[in-house]
Amino acid sequence: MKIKIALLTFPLFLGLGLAAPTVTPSADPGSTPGDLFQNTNINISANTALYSNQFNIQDMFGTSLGTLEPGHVIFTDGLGANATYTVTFNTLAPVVLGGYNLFLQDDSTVGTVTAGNPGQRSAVSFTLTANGNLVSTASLLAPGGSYSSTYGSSSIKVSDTFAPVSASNFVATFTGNNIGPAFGVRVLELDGLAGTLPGVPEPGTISMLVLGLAGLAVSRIRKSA
Ligand SMILES: [Ca+2]
Repeated sequence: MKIKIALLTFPLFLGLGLAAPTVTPSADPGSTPGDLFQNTNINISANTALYSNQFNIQDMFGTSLGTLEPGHVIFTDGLGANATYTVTFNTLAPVVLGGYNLFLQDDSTVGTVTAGNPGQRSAVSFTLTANGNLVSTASLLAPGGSYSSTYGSSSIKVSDTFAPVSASNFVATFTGNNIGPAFGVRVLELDGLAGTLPGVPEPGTISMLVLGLAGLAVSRIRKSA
């Protein structure tokens, strides 16, 4: 009798074990329905070098756009024109991702031309892969283009949504501009937007189903005992 109950409750623990590791989206400003790419939710496994050690790659996974310098991400200028810059990271548990918000900035001097190089550090395109699959490609600018007219005063927000995917490994790739000498792309924030897989019951529904089946099994044992 006791052995039977122990065996029958095993799937209950299994079910709860599968539902336990979750990544809760933060209520990040501007990120509806919630940001899955938070420093508390992810590990960064690789990234292209930053401009200097005063910058921190984790600043693009925060809860705000940060201050101008430091407080956001600037990749190295040393890779030259049209270079690509990548950040590889994984969430602590698989997440269902349905889109993103990306905030970028450049070092534009359009209008004043004090440096003679408008639009430095702006990215011309962005791609995101989830578990090795390309889920989004965004063309941001023509080469040589600029986001804003004043240095550091404005940013662009790029949003995309796609068929939600369950994944835990992500690669964000930025392609830089061809305006030198400050080539390193400048990233303020990358928010991962939570999605819902079609036809998949909520974890709470699964738990209730497992509990119900366990209860049914126990009542059958009691009847037969
Ligand atoms: Ca964020």
